[in-house]
Amino acid sequence: STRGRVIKCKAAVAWEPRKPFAIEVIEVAPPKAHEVRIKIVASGICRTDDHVLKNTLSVTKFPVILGHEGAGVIESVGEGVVDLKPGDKVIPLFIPQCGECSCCQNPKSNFCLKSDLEKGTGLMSDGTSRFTCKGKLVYHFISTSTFTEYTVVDEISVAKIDDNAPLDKVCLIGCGFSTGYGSAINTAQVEPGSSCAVFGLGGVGLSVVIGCKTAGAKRIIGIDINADKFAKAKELGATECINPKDYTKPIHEVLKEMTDGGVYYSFECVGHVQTMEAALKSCHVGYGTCVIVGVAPSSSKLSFDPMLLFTGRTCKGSAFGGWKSKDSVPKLVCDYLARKFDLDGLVTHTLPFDKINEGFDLLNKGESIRSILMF
Ligand code: CND
Ligand code: ZN
Ligand code: ZN
Repeated sequence: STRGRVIKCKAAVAWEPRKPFAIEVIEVAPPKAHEVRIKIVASGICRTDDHVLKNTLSVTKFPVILGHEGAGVIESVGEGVVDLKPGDKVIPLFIPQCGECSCCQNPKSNFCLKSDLEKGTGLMSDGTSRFTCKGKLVYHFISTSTFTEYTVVDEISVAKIDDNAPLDKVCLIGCGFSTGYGSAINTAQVEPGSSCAVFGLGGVGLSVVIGCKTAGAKRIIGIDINADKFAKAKELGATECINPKDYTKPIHEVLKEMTDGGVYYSFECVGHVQTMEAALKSCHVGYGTCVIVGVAPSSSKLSFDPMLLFTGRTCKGSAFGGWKSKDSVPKLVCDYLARKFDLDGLVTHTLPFDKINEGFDLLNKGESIRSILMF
């Protein structure tokens, strides 16, 4: 067995920003106390990984192993780990759930102060990395790092899931699906009969569409500058789709006319401040709620007329769809197995792990929704 020993395996290392990934042999140290080592089986490619690669998020250090939408099997556990054992199927959690911090203790929050999302240390909680390559330290990414055959995560950053779960599908519960679906169900709390506008119809936005439909929304308007995304959006529940490029007037004015003054709920799933402002302006003057799901570049600032909120609009953010991660991910996997929602519609490509650069090209060309890398 490999327990207690360093594992040599393949990983996609991002040595520096704006360069393709290099498939390298890396060393993965054994898990320390309260950590687990996971053999990754499948990992989706999310736009956030690409933001980091393009260096628009200042919180990441290079070289780094990216990926935060994976699923795998526990290889070994460190001292003191009681709820996980070798062979368990798991999903790494990019927002941990320590259960003890002020966020974890508050039922209204799903954030965790142990998260590395804001701090961006790229290290385990003891301040060290478990990855090395060619004698150099390689950083972790938001307590997950799934673009590697083996990864190490803290026990608060991993959820045990059902043994029957197909890992090549449920990996999407690690980010894209849960983020979008939960933004509609938990964060906005979309009601039956309401109207919704979803900006950006990638894996996250389409999952918002699924959530709005599940919640019983009457109108679900998809907005994207790539009309190739419309067919799938309609298949998954969008009642109509519009392309801002087809109009001379601003898109929020188009939406206001379509919906008699604005939608109940708008969702920004692109990651641009311009679409964030448009989403806020698109929701109803007196009772609309705008949910910001997209991740904008670190240096950007959102600025808008405060009168937009004065009249009664709400603007809120949603990370990981508002789900308390360790509690909710196993339940979401059970709901998937019980066919309460479908993930297959989100998967457009399946690629062997070493074709990761092809997967990012497909995303950047606007051809894929989710590419699943298989290890
Ligand atoms: P993806 O790139 O697949 O989708 C974005 C879509 O937006 C594409 O279909 C684009 O064509 C479309 N688009 C681009 N510009 C515009 C525009 N001006 N108007 C309308 N549509 C446009 O990305 P994804 O679905 O993987 O991720 C979407 C965002 O969500 C992205 O910013 C990502 O970083 C973020 C995110 C957030 C969270 C969270 O927890 N909140 C988790 N993961 C990803
Ligand atoms: Zn993501
Ligand atoms: Zn916590």
